[in-house]
Amino acid sequence: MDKKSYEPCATEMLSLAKANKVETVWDRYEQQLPQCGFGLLGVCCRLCWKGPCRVNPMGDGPDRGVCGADVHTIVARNLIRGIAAGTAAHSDHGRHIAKTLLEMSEGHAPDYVIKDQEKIHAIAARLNISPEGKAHNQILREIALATLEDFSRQDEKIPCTWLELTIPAARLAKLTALGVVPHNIDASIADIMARTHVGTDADPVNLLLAGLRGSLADYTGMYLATELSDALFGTPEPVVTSANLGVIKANCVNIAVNGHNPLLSEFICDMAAELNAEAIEAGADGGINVVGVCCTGNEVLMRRGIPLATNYLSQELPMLTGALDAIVVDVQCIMPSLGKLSECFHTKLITTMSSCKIPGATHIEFHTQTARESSREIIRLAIEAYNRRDYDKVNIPQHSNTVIGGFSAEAIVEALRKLDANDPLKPLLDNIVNGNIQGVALFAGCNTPKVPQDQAYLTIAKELAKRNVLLLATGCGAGAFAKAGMMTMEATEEFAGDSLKAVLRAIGEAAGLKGPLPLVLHMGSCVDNTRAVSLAVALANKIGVDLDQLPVVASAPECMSEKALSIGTWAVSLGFPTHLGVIPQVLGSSVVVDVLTEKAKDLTGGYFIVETDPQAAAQKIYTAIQDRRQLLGI
Ligand code: SF4
Ligand code: WCC
Ligand code: FE2
Repeated sequence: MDKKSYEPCATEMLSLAKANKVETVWDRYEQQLPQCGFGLLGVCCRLCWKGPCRVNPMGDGPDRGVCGADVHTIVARNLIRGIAAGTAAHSDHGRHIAKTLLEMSEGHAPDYVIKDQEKIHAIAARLNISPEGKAHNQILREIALATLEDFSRQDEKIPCTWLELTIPAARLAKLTALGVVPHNIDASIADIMARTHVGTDADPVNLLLAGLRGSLADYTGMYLATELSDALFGTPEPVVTSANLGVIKANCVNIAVNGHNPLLSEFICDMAAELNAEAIEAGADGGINVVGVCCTGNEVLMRRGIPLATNYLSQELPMLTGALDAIVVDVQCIMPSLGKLSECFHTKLITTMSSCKIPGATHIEFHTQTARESSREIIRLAIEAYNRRDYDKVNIPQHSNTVIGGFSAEAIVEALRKLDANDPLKPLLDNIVNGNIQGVALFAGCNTPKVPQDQAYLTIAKELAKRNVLLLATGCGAGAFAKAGMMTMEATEEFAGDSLKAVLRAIGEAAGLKGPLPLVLHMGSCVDNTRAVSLAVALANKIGVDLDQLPVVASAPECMSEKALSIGTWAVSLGFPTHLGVIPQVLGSSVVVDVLTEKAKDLTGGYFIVETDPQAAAQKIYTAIQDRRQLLGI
């Protein structure tokens, strides 16, 4: 690999790391090479202590594990356990938000307020909760309880509410016929764990169907997490900010927020403003500067315009600037290496959740009851750390790009409303039908040192933009585009095909942006992928088709996490062609591969496209869009 990362500051920072003998994720990846071929194919089973067993799919060696499980059973079991973990991660985040709403309604989370009343009313209406004659807290309570029922319902015939109410009727009917509609998020996770216990489900197709159900539980947990977070902290609106390590400021107390859950980071931002004078008093004349990393970064970027330092893979680099005074983490996608790394710098690593402690970190346990108090304590620790900053180690790359973010589905509809006040989706739909916009691609997923960081995102996006595909992004994909300056009007001018450019200009100018919409629309963190679905569902419902008929595709060019796996699987369950740019650990089973890439087409309409070469991937994604257009007759 000639270049490790396409992040604009990475090359500089990685040579600095090398010079100072600081180890990064790329070094550790190299130390792991060559990685185990059995693991890469998904054919190693460690489910019981008669194993580990491994089957060589080339027919060389035993063809079954000690218990008699064959390669298809083993691969399918491993795969759906990953889906269960991804679902657990997302939905636990959702549960945390829903429980906060319940606590608020009972007066037990005094620091929280509902910032978006309109959204709370929209949610109540969606959940068939009548506000008539009810106090505000009563409405919150009913919303929280109705939502939490998706984690507790025992009647298997009743679908999860947040799934049932957010997908087209035809899709629900299709999924019901397949028997993959979850009635309870936690039960779907438990079901996967139970059926993959030694000596239970051995049928790969039956196992994969349980995986589809688990993935739809993941969708449910994500959907409710985003909706309730918007109600609590505000539905994102277009906002201008910046990205790259240059957002770290030498004259400020710099605090990075990393992880996923906005419950704490929102207060860190508030408290940073409140305690700004203390930072100035400590000598930081710029005051407190909060920057984002990974998806907590995306959350506060979307709602507050907090600048983004970087995305997942390069989360070690902000500390290398020597000017990061604290990094506050919550849950998910936080590298354990930050603990050891923080020993080499003055940076205070602060863990905050009981489920995520890291050796080497200071733990300040966050509770919703005392959100402000914990935030205050954290900020004061950062100011203290600032006083210990070693100026010989300060080296901040002077590079940052503009980012226009904040494109919730509501914000996109609002922009379209400027073109057609009565029927805002019409202009978008008309332009898809007439081909000015060929289709829509959602970029999601992670980074991995297996491929040059961000490169595949940028290559595929530029190829598709040229061919007039509308681009959306979330999670670390959004981070990649933010850092590369692709979420700007200039990028639209430079990379969009003529007809796409004209549409983005018309919308942007009507919305008062004095220029086109950015080339890639930032829709939020990875839990917010459902925002893109809500837009697709609105389009599908408007023309009366199911989701598998729309020219809408998903792409995860650099995926690595179990969450990305569960997201990719629900994208397929919902009917979308879904590209993976990293080979999933399933190739050992021809049955599993066939179901995921071919048979799924008959079952759900969606399917996985696995293509590691970015140019070829762009072509395949574009072809999938053209296939859909042809079937629709447009
Ligand atoms: Fe081996 Fe079967 Fe145990 Fe897996 S479950 S480790 S294949 S004996
Ligand atoms: Ni979502 Fe992937 Fe980023 Fe983590 S934050 S690294 S799952 S895309
Ligand atoms: Fe994320």
